[in-house]
Amino acid sequence: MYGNAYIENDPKNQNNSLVAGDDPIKLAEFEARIAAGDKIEPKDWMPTEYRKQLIRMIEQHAHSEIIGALPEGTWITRAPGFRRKLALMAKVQDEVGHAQLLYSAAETLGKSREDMINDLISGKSKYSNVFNYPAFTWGDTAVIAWLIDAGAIINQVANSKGSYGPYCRALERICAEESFHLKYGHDNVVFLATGSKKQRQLVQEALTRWWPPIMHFFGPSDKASIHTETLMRWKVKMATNDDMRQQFLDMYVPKIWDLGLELPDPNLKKNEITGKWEYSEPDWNEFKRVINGDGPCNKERLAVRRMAEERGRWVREALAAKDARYVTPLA
Ligand code: FAQ
Repeated sequence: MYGNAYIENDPKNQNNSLVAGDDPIKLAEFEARIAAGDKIEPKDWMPTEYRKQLIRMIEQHAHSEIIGALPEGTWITRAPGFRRKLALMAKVQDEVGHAQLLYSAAETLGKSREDMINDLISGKSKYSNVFNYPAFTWGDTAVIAWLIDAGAIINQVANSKGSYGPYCRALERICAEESFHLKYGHDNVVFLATGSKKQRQLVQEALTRWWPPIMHFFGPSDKASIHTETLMRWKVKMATNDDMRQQFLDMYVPKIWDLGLELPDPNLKKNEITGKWEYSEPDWNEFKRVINGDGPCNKERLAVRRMAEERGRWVREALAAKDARYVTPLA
């Protein structure tokens, strides 16, 4: 999948873009390949900034998947019924698998998995804002599985057509699984929304809680986004934050309203002339606080990952010690 093509970090190797600098001729060739729709592979020359941006974005995406397993994961033991439990377990396992695919894709750019995990648990790296909120009820898990996965799919389907081969291939595989999550989440929401008064209330309250973080999920408005221009120039990002938010509103607001559920934004409506959704700006100060470590669950989420790292150390050490002798089972 990744072509076994890890980059060499040998500073004497002048083909390595990290030391060669951005030679204008190579840059022009690179940009011509991007314009022609070529995929860039790990051993190909790439501008330093392209590599840096990809590492940042893929790494944050990987962290989002592994931390994203936590809010729903806490409901595995409390899922209502055996079938829901099985489906939720499979979904959570998929999310962790997505993190593995994405860490592997990011590693092809020269940052080790260990460094990425250390940057996550030290709080240096970001991950998606939404996973810093608690899942208080089963209704929260239904809303996450339907609408966060819906948002993730919009983003990932677009970016799977991008320029970096290993990331695009990982996204294609991830999207196939996410579309199953979306169906599972939709089924859960429909079940609750068409159930008893109490079930309806449960899912309505969850939707009201999750709407502002979902609006934040697509990132700051295009005017405030710092990376979009560079990322779109090199086809890493294939749609702007506002375009993805609009696409989400277009696809999901009608479905939510069809279920008779309400959204906590009195200004939300589609402008029939422009074809665009109008909405109240979500609280961007809250967004900034949450993505910079000060959300309701940031500390708890990182504490769980830290614990997993510490408790899993012996497994990693055992796997790395290829010459160690272990007792062979007799039967
Ligand atoms: N959360 O200049 P921009 C999932 C940061 S996967 C946190 O607009 P950019 C699966 C941004 O990093 C969900 N931080 O940035 C699942 C930057 O900070 P920096 C994750 C955010 O890169 C479902 C600063 O703000 N998906 O859900 C967020 O052009 C259910 C300025 O922003 C991906 O990661 C945010 N929402 O656009 C799992 C997809 N938005 O780095 C379990 C790949 C922005 O300078 C259960 N990533 N920031 O310190 C992307 O497409 C882009 O990176 C964006 C942001 C669109 C997220």
